[in-house]
Amino acid sequence: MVVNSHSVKTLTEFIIERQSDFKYSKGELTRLLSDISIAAKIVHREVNKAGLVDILGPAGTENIQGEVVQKLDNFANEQFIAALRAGGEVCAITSEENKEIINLALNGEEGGKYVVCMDPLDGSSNIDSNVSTGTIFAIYRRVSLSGEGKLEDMLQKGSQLVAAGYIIYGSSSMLVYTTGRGVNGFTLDPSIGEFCLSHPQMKIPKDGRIYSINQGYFVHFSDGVKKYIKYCQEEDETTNRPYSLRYIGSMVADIHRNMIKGGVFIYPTTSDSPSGKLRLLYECNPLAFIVEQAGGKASNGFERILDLQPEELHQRVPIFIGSTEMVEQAEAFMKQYSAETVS
Ligand code: P6P
Repeated sequence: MVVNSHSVKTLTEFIIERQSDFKYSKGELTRLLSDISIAAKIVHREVNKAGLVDILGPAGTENIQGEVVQKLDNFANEQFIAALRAGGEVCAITSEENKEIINLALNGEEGGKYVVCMDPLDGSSNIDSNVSTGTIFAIYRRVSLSGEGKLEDMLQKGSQLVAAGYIIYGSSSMLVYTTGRGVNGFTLDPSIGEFCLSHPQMKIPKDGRIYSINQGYFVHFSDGVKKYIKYCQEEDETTNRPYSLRYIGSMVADIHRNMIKGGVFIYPTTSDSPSGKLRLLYECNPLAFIVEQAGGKASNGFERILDLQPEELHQRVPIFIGSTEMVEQAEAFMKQYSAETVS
């Protein structure tokens, strides 16, 4: 596409150019990714208006058109479900907003070849303080033969992912995704309504100086995490310490910053959350796939996230994710001080 006499590559053009990467796909994955980008543009529009209360009003009230105002995460959830249903390539969805699997295969129909696990608006509690939020999605090929999507389609290891991505609704909105051949970032140009390639072949720095963790829970962390935090705070010029603590409280924003600048994000087990807080299927697996494809690492402190066998839809796992050398340093403290305490 040529805009203002200079050429930009849109997401649609990029996806179509790479369709030949999928010898088995006759364009279904291309259509699926395009469906996601459509919903992302709609969510971008609403998230960006969220500060204009007189347009949206508090959730649950009626706006000036007399329409009941939805909470933005419910709105986002419905937009992605509607786009995937219309596209016809997905037979079922697991969403952070829905306890059960959402089936898109109509009675008697074969149903799409793919399933999607998603967090439609992660960090939505930050909307009213104008902090960046995000959508996270994971795409698997279904393993059940046809008809309604089944639990077995959802409980696949992250190593089986066909594609994964996130959209960050921040100072600009970006869609970052991988299909296992590197990571590419697209920035939404609202003037033309297109995601345009802005970050080709993203690579996360091997090392970094930013650690990202909610230190408010310090007393509830395992000894390994406490020792790693103290390591980050020590003075040591040879290893560029002390590091800087950056914690936005919106996982997509913290991970995206680390993708650009390097760093490690940790949400470990705590005495209150013995399995951690973040969900394996639609937060940890997709972000681990992306970070690994960008040259980083993601584990639960001991095992690779993408090798974990999911047991239930909304399963929580601890996560250490980011620059390889920082993740490995944290894992060394976990091995030395916390191996025996992990459930
Ligand atoms: P805490 C947002 O609610 C979220 O799911 C992630 O986006 C974020 O990283 C984490 O929870 C923040 O949790 O316990 O530090 O407030």
